[in-house]
Amino acid sequence: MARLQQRMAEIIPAMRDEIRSLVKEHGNKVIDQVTIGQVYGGMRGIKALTCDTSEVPPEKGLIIRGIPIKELTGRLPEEIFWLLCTGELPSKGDLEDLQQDLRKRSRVPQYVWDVLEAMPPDSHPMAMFDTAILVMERESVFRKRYTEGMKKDEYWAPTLEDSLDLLAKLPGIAAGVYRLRFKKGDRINADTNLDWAGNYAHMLGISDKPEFKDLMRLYMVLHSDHEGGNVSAHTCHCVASALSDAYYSVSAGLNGLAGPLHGLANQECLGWILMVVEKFKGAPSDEDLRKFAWDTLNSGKVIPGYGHAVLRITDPRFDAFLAFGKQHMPEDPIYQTVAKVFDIVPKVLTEQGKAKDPWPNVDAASGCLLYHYGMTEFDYYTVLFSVSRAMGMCSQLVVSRAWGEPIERPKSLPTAKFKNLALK
Ligand code: CMX
Repeated sequence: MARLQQRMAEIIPAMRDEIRSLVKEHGNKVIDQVTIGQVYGGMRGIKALTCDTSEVPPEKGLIIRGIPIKELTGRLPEEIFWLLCTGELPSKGDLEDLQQDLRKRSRVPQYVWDVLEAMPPDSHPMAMFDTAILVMERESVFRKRYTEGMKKDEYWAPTLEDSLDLLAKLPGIAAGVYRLRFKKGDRINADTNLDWAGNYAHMLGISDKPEFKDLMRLYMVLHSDHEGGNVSAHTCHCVASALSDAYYSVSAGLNGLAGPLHGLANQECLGWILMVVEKFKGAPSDEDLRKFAWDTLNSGKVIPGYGHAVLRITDPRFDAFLAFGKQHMPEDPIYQTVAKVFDIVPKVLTEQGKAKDPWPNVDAASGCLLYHYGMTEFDYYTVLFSVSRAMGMCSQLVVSRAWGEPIERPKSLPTAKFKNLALK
């Protein structure tokens, strides 16, 4: 047994006991109330889901297993996956063992490429990526073991197997989608000396610069998880609660990430920045930018990359990307514009007084860094996000299976009944 599986087997019994006794002792405790506004408002803020892998307090931003994301930016994504699953950072030996395990599982079956090559050439990269995941469902160890008859307290182990098989292949698939969809030439073979994200950067074939690999490592760490209620995590969770395997569940979650209100927003941010750079032939003056921001607002549009449904501070993931840009591309007018927008736009949004959060979110900087290294195909950006977010989804899945979460079934009512409740 590899070390991650071994460590999970050690910690799961205590985790199960903790949850069982919480429910047994306090199962009837009322912890929230629900308003009609919340029912019709995307269920915002209702405390009704569990997620032990990460948390997003509005005044702090992403915290993974108790560690603020800004303390994790120098780590490898493999270390983050271990942390998400176990609640601990891996030792050097643990990390090497996991990396070795992922390498062994990384070969993408030929039938995946056959399916992708048969898709219409204008297919969206996200449709291609999700199709590749779904077509591999036949590999599921969980489904095989379940069909053979497996005890409930064993469910987590084949779920972890499926997760590792899937995560190991995602960089190769995602890089293959990039090269096929954007006609970049043959697929590039993996370099077995590289880590998971470094290898992804290598197989994309965009830039040989070592810092592009570092950017991929950082990108994969920063987007890995964002608690349980966002569309992709919640969708994955809900599908998996029916005991659908990781291939079905992760693919379903990523179909949600493909939406413009979720993972697709990053391309709109870069579009706005490029518009500014083009209009002012480089980074604008403070006054020009202020006026441009007001023009955007006065035309009824939002300033992409600013504001958040939960956060009320500058997203620490934005800070990490901005610091990367400052270190590696301080002279790039696109980076300079991103930095200037950070200076000016929060003041403009505060003056306007509508947005609850005038601060930048993660999307305000990520696209500019990718663009700098030559990844100019905006449509692809959500695939990068997906490779990373699959770590969060898989770890949430393993944890849910480990404590034996039941099938989700919240109650719905017709509007007529809500009206009656409102008038009571
Ligand atoms: N520019 C202009 N107006 C904004 C704004 C922005 N960046 N952010 C919020 N507002 C406006 C809203 O449109 C809303 O206006 P109306 O009352 O006229 O409808 C008002 O301020 C209040 O909105 P809010 O409660 O502060 O924000 P929401 O929770 O409704 O929406 C979000 C959050 C992210 C969709 C919104 O801030 C937005 O549209 N931002 C720009 C797009 C963007 O960056 N999306 C990426 C999100 C990243 C992520 O979710 O991870």
